Amino acid sequence: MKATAKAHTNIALIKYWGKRDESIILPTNNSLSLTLDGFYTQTTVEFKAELKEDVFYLDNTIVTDGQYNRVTKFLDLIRGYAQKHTLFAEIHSINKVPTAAGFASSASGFAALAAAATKALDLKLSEHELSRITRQGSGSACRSIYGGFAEWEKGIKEDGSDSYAIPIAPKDHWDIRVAAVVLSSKMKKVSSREGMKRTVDTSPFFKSWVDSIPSDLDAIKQGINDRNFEMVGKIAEANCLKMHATTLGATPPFTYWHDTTVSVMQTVKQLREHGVPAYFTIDAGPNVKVLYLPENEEKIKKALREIPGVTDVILSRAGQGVTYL
Ligand code: 2P0
Repeated sequence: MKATAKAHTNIALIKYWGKRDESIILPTNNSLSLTLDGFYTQTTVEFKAELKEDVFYLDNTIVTDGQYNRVTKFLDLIRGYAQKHTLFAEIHSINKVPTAAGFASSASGFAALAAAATKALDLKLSEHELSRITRQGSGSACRSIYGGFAEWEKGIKEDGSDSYAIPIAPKDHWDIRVAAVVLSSKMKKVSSREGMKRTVDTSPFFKSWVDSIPSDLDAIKQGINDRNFEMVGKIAEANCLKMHATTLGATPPFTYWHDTTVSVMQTVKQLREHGVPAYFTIDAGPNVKVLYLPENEEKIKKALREIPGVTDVILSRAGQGVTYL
């Protein structure tokens, strides 16, 4: 009744932005991501008959706050599947996702937790069944079950049974890279949960966002299949800008961008004007992720590190899906 799993975080090229059901996490649109090898969570789950409640350690420190509640609520779901409602677990997670880099550790965190807990209970799930369960911990986590490119199908059923990720192309299909640009500025953040809810509830741009997804998805999948960097980069960048435009139309309006966010976006555009292909994408925070090809790594790294307000540039390749140790 003990298992260890490792899962990597992912960066969305077509963003998940908006829920149609908050309780079981059903999205309003399909999304598509690239799993990254640089950032991961490794989790061991051991179910023990003598425990009266779950015990959760993150980076060797016991957790008792909201994060604990999210973990134990998610394990309740898995206990439900296994028909073991009163069997509690000791959970040890090690997070190799630098918070400063602006990657949501919830993606790798819930993917590793779901994989370890279901294996510890010997549930023998297919990857898409595992993805469907993982989705209910954190939406973007359902894509981290797979390496390389994965698409989260929103599904149409109200019970969520058809809402899970599927693999699009394995990591070895294409050596595409991502630079995470870390900014020095700190500002109070609107969480992605709150941000997407406010956008769904109040932004007049939200419907246009949802309507624009199917053609972006078709085009980016063609681009991935053909390893067409310009096509994939252009669509990912435009899709990110559309997502962020919805937040400006919300009430009250908000943006995740800082001054330096815009400087990085301008540098990426200048790199392109100088013949270096590079495209940006931004999640629910100020940091920027830059897509590039291996032959341009040195130029990209140098140009990004020179921007005032940038404190670090962390490089990553395509990563693998969930593994068991
Ligand atoms: C994404 N984001 O596709 C988008 C782009 C942020 C911007 O998924 O509420 O932490 O746990 O389902 O997965 C962040 O949202 O939200 C996210 P929940 P999650 O990666």
